[in-house]
Amino acid sequence: MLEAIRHSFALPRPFAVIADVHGNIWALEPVLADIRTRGITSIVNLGDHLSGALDPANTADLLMGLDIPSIRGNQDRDLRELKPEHAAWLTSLPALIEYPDFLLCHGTPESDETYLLEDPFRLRSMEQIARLLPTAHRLVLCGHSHTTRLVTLADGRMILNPGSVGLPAYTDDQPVPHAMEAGSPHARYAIVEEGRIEQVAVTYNWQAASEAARRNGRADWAHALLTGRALRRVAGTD
Ligand SMILES: [Mn+2]
Repeated sequence: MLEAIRHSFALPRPFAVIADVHGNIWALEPVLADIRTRGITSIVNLGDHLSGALDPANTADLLMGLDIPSIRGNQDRDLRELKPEHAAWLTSLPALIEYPDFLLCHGTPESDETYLLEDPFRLRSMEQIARLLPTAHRLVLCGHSHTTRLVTLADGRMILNPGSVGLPAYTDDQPVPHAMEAGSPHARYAIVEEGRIEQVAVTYNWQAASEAARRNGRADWAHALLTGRALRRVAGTD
């Protein structure tokens, strides 16, 4: 396992789960407002906070001010163009956080660069997922694939990926060339209550976020933010 912070207290429910914000303050602010409107005061954050073509500095200031349990994502090792206090915050975050009944990990407990639930073209089998999760937690919260999922294993354990707050589609060449596409531009997050999990899609000003990406020279991000689809088709996925 990656290094973990272990808490012996349970996180009171309900709590909200956010992940893969990727510097998208245009999406993050309305997601936080949506959470507040529901009277939910507890939030956990699964990493990949700032990287990409949008607004890392203002996103960092907002997230640091929230002071919520947060883990580091693989892209949080990419510290370009950050103020020293933002870089220091990222490097201070643990890779994993454990509570008695649930675990926060960005990818898998062993690697923040491996998708827990996707292979990456389809949902992994129960056996594959169980092999990647040699832990007993009843609920595992993961991000990284930007794909909203709730998966149950044969032994009753559940894995929740809330989807991405800030980037609904992308292409990646690792481990093989592939595209991840939510199919809509909404900002995604999830709410965990006792006996109930809600997956939420929030409308926000994605035109503004897309324009910012375009100004920063990232046509791929601009297209993804506006459509929830990847600009480049990837061989093998058609
Ligand atoms: Mn990631």
